[in-house]
Amino acid sequence: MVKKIKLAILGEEPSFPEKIELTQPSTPNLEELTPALQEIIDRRWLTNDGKFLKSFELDLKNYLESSCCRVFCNGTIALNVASRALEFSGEVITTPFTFSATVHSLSWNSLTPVFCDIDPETYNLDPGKLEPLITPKTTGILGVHIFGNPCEVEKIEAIARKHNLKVIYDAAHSFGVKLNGKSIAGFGDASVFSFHATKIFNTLEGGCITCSDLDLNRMIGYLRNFGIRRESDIVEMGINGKMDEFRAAVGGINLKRVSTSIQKREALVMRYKEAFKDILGLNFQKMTEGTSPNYCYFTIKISANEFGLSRDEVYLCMRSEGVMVRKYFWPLCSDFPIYQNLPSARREALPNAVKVSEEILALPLYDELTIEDQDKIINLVKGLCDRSKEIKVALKSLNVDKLNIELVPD
Ligand code: T4K
Repeated sequence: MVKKIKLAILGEEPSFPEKIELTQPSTPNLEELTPALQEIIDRRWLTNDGKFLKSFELDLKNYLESSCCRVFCNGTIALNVASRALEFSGEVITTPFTFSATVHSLSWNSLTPVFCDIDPETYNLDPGKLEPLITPKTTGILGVHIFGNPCEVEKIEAIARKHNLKVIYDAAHSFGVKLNGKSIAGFGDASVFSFHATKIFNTLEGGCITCSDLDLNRMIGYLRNFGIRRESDIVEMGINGKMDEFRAAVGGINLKRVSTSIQKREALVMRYKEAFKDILGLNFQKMTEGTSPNYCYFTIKISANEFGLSRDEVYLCMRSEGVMVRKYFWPLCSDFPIYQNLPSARREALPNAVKVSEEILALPLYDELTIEDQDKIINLVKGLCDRSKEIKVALKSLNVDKLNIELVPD
């Protein structure tokens, strides 16, 4: 007889008394970083287009195979600047299944987000549902390559051309991804990346905008630096989106490790997929054909009827084991109190997004995740189905709201 797995939710020992994070940042090698920091200190040039920023920007441009690249202090400010540089106005169509920053960047520019439903398998904007949302006020489309999965760029851009709309891709998750051999940075009018600590490539905080239009790139440069063209010539209502020298130095060093990170993560993702491939009710994101992925996240979509437990029940079980799984991305942006009254936010109009956000669960994935820990996580997920009846009884008798609050960090 197969031995049942011990479960903390049933009062047994947790698998990870020292919790295991969803992700852990790659950190720069101190031997390389220390001389760079020393040089910055000696030069007394800490920010504002310094030597390290310039060299990092050049390295990025080459890595991302983009003719123009401007580095920012974070991805959110970069998104804000991209919308403004492309002169978005009125309404912009976007996805509700994303991190809040995508949609907030539109509102911060006094634009109205118009939510479009997603494809139930790729989790990206469904191009087939875009056109009915276009009105005389629509000026752009803000697509997100969610979890590094490229949008259907050809279809989206054909629609944009037909209706004279601009396209920005939120490529926060897509650093290093290629589509049919072409860098993901090369699609749309502009692409925006995040270099946050939780990303496959990080500068602690940071981001960039890539584009191919030199005039647009110049405008992005003004907007990043208070709108300053020359000392006495302030041409735009800019913001401070600059990255400092310390972070640029971290970026230059971490960039050398991205391909190793991708390889390590690929091996881990393959192990997850192999382990879960025959488990009823566990589904994987369908990658767009022609994608060379970066394996930035690993998610499972849990069908409660088949698996025996819902996503929320699995979440509670895993959290009580000390595994810091995340419901990326729930709630949907269209369900946030600030957006839920928009006409496009009606849940009936977004059935796929609603379903995916209620079934999705991100599992731990990072370069240094050990095989032993991954095996423990895999065995836990598999072990949950064997004990689903006991778990349901236990959860009924627990105050789940209280448990949920205790398991979610402040
Ligand atoms: N567009 C999209 C589609 C995005 O996903 C994001 C950001 C943006 C735009 C905006 O880009 P940025 O302005 O951030 O550059 C995190 C990140 O803060 C955020 O960057 C990211 N997306 C989002 C998906 O995730 P939280 O609040 O979920 O992160 P947190 O603090 O809960 O950390 C996640 C896990 O990482 C935990 O297990 C803890 C671990 N962790 C985190 C940090 C910061 C570490 O181990 N070490 C660390 O230093 O938002």
